[in-house]
Amino acid sequence: MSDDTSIAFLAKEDDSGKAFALLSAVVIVGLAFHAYSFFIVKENDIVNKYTAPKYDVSFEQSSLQGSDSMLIADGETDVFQLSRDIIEADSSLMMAKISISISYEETSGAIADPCDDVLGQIPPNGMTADWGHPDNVLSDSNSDCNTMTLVVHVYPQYTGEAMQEEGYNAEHWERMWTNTTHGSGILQLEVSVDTNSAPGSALPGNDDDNEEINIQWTVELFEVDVQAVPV
Ligand SMILES: [Ca+2]
Ligand SMILES: [Ca+2]
Repeated sequence: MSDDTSIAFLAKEDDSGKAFALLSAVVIVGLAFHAYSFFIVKENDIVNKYTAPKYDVSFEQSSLQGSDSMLIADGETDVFQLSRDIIEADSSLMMAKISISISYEETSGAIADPCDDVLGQIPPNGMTADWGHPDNVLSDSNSDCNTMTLVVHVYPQYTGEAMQEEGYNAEHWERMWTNTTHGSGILQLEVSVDTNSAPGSALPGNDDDNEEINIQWTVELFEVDVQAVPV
């Protein structure tokens, strides 16, 4: 048999007509598949652009609370610290927002001793948080024994509202809400006291030289849940 066997040989056979028909059928099937790929598969690609997968993104919210108190001397500043480790937040929970209330009364026991000046401030560093959030309250002060509340939003863009997202995959949307960088580090609250003494406090034993400051903190936490929306 010569080099040009195969097809040519088949064509020389008695049933050359059948061989040619078979060859034609192969070619036609090939072309048909190409056409199928081009029109159907491409069309699916185009349709997919308009039927991208959708995901319901919701949040399970929880919170941790605690309190502390500090006796701060006249003219002094003490620091209260808060971090994921300190509050023992579970690693699956993200920090949404931190609220710290600062309360005090006049505790000297001296008659007619007025409330002291108390200043609370949270320097925008130490913890990775959304320091530029418009609803943050990073400092407050008063001298009337009223309670002050400072607020730090931690996880950027988090509102707690459920949303529907489109495209990518479930992991992509989970990653968006499980970034533990937000809330890492240590938040510091600095509290300063400037006492105001009772009239006639020059008398021995009638001096006001400190104040007891009570801190109550609440850390709002969340855990994301992503569910594919059935098509
Ligand atoms: Ca006082
Ligand atoms: Ca005092």
